[in-house]
Amino acid sequence: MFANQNSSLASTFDISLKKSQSLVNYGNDLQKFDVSPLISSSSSSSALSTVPIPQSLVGGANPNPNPYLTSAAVSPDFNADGKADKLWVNTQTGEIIVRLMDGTKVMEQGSLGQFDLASWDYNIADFNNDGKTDFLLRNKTTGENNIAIMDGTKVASFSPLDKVDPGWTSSIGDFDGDRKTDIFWHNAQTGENAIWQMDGTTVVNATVLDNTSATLTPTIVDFDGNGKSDIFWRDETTGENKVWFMDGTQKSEFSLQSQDPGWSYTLGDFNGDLQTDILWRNAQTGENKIWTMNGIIVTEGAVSALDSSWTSNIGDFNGDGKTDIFWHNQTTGENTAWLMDGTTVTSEAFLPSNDPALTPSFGDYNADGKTDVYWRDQTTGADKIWIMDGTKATETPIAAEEQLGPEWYTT
Ligand SMILES: [Ca+2]
Ligand SMILES: [Ca+2]
Ligand SMILES: [Ca+2]
Ligand SMILES: [Ca+2]
Repeated sequence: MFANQNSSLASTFDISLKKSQSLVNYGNDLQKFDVSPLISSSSSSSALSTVPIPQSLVGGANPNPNPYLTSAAVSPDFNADGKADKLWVNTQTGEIIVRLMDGTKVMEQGSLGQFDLASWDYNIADFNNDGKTDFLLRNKTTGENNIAIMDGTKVASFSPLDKVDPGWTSSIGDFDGDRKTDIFWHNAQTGENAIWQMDGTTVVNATVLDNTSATLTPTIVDFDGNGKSDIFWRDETTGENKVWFMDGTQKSEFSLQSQDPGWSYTLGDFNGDLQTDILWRNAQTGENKIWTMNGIIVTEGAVSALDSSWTSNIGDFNGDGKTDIFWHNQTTGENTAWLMDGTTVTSEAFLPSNDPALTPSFGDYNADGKTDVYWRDQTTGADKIWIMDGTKATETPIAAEEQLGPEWYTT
């Protein structure tokens, strides 16, 4: 199956190289990295972003009631079947591949080509709101930016955007609530900020926002749950926190309570009201607490402490739309999951332990609305998946012929 897939991709790429040279003048860029696999040969692809999206596709194929965890802009799903897919990067060759998942099986895989990983970075996104994950590819050295609109394992279209100086970092959000990904730009050296409101691969508005103190770090959230992204600002030195509520490029700024620099945070939606919440963790003391947000109204609740060998990840393991917390002990290999209802832990799972060397990543691979756990064995490649059902985990190994060697990394 893979052999067929690869050979059809290979012939696609041969055609696409010729096409790309006539469609877009890349100049010297072609010498810097092999861009040809990123351009699809599909003749209809260039029109893709302007085709109205059928209403039936909006909302996605995953039954989880909370799009926060399953949106294709947040969790990779390249074919819009509601099943999370896997992205892999080969740290030796720079190749990036996409694997479409069906539960614990790999349905199909395709290559995006090879990249100089020291320069190229990516964000996942959904620029055209077709429920299929896309990429913003950015070269941190040259400032080049490209959008790859994905259709399964194929690149439906590949569009260069304007360059942005290397000092700037991109984040994705949806600031006007049209469900098409926009780009937030922040310059950590100067504190400058800007938003590109996007319609597919077109920059509709490029707007410079107010400068912030260069010590503030932005994170994209939606604290008021209106479907328009907001910006959470934290100063890791002073502990200062504030928020910009966004409506397109209009902002309203509010201060939030400071949390001293010992606290780090993970975002979730623990009460399922579609307003981003915050899990605060103090790695020194092991303390944990949750802020459920309602605009700027913060409800704080302490939850149990866990020592610094535990790391937190979020998912929704019982599929009720309320984000749960998965704890992995990097020293002992122990695991537990907390099923959450706001700031209350409604049940605690005693999950199997496994080799502490294994690294978990998260997605709903079988589209039952419940987040599953992918365990990567970086040494042997003998990965396994835990299909989750609340506090129960059913383990299935990745088939031997689908295992990837130690040079491959996944997120
Ligand atoms: Ca999928
Ligand atoms: Ca898309
Ligand atoms: Ca849940
Ligand atoms: Ca699942």
